Amino acid sequence: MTRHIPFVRLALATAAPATLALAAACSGPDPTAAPGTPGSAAPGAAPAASGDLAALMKARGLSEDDVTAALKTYTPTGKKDEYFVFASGGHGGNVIVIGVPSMRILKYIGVFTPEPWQGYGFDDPTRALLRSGDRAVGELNWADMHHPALSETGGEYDGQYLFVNDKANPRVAVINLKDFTTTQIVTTELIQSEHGATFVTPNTDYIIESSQYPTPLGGAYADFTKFNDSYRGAVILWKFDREKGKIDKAQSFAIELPPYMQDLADAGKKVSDGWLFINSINTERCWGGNLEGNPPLESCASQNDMDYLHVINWKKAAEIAAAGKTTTISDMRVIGLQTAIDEQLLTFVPEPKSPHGVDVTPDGTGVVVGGKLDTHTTVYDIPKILQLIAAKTYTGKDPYGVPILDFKAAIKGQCEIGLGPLHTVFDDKGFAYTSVFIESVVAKWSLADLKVVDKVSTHYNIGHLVSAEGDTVSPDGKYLIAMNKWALDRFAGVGPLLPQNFQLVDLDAAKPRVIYDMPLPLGEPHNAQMIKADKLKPIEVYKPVGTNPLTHEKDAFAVEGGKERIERNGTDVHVYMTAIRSHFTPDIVRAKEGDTIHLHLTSLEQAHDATHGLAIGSHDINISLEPGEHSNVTFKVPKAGVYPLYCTEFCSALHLEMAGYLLVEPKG
Ligand code: CUK
Ligand code: CUA
Repeated sequence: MTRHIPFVRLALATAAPATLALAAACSGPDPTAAPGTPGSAAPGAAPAASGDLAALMKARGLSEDDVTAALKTYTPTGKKDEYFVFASGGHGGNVIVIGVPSMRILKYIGVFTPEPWQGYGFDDPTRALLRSGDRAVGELNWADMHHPALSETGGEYDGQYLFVNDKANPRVAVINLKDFTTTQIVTTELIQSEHGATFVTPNTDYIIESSQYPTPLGGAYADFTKFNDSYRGAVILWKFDREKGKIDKAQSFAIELPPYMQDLADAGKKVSDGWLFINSINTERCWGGNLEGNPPLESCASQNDMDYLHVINWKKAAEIAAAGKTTTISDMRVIGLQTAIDEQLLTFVPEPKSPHGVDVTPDGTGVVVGGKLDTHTTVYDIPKILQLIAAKTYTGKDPYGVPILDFKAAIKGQCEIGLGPLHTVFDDKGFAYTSVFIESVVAKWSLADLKVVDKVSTHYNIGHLVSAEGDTVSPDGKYLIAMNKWALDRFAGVGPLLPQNFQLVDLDAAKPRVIYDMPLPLGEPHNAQMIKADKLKPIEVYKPVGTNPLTHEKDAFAVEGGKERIERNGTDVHVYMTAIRSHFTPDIVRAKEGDTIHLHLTSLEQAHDATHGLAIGSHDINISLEPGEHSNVTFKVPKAGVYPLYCTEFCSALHLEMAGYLLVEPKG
């Protein structure tokens, strides 16, 4: 332990005054102080306290590195984090908001899945919102979320909106960061699964969503005998109307793609603004059928040495769509594959062995693609690619007539990374960081000479990684989070299903290293976004009183204090109710068996965090009512009885008394 002592002294030099004041106030004279010098702080006390810290380190088995990590992440009460992370909740279908460097969870945002704690999916507006994400087959109450994307202005995160995707049931949702609330879900039957979503163009004109598993477009049936002719992929460009904070489906369009498995996507920036890049797998066009005499999908789809990076001119495609050169399939305007070829909207560049990850460099001149079965990342040279396209210098065509560029002519080079490179993020010093799945490391490498300079072990099976402001034109460096699929021996055992493990990596240290392990016991998060916290300006209460969070406008049914009432119209009972500490008015609702209750509920509160809830027993009703919020809830009362209702947030000393009854009289 002796080697720790100098460090401990150093730490105490800054911490001493408060420690000593506390010791004096609470413990009386320091028994270890030299006789005759009570209260003469520094000389006598420092070694004693330093001894305490050394003893604590020894007792807990902590190294000097551990203590440094603690000092870099520990965030005392009342201090706020420097960054927000928005992590996808994976197949939990929600978003998790985390503070960095403390790694404290700050919020779950309900998106595709009901979230009772915030009443999401339990009142009329949010029920309707969830139902707006249903697809032709029926009701959907979960999602497989992979890639959140923050809105950008000029290639920088602007802190206004977050977009998320659903791989399983192709959908895109919009979250308003004014109040961290989902406001829209869009979907189209054009495609039946997706993966290259969501990624935004540098001014958030469009949100990119590209399909993964090829199917007949529009939801039709076709057997595999017709695979090559009838199955297709597509990329959708959802038009975002920033004024309204909504996706405008009518202004959105798609481009038909060959039936490969399009994988991830990214938008060009700066010199490559106007272009988008999608990698692909399974250019072999296999569809499985291991009990039907076919080779297994995974080996059949891994035969080719090269798949195709799709290079798409989305700006020109938007003009083509605006000119009406589209066919409507399902409810989406689609630029056909032949039109995309004729108009030079789509070009292929070979990419090595089962690629994954496609990440545009901050300066917009490069795209980095990982190869799951390769040991390299390939860095494409976008200006060169654009020259080759302009000069139509093609080396061939795919079976659908899509022109292909020469691999060697289109790349800057390759970096020997390790086994199973996946995703790449960037810092402010010209370094790239690639997750290496099989090796379970983050590889730090130089964009200038494509050489690995460092590797950080992660635990285990890292998928995505996220760096501070990492997808922007000006990343911050500083922090990186490795998003690991397996946690294995990192935490106490909790049965066969373990949490994911987010590991915070300090990029400021001379040698980057893990400084915090955060278990995340929800769906597999895949990707996240990290934004400077001061870019967000969330509201504290809904104003005016009676605001509907989905519209940020006063609800037509908002209730004023003093105007509470119950109105009956046949079997419809309209209840105009308010909530304020510590009562609902009215607190008794009388109805008859078989009635429909229309509850219009306004919180009159205007104090930050003065939240009420309203639970009505046996009727699946749980509303969270933020200060100033208005909510409408419609429900049937099919069975006579006496049903208590009460507030579900401990809002005041008399919270338990914030209760009432729903009385349902028998018929007749
Ligand atoms: S994918 Cu999950 S680790 Cu959906 Cu971005 Cu690579
Ligand atoms: Cu309102 Cu408890």
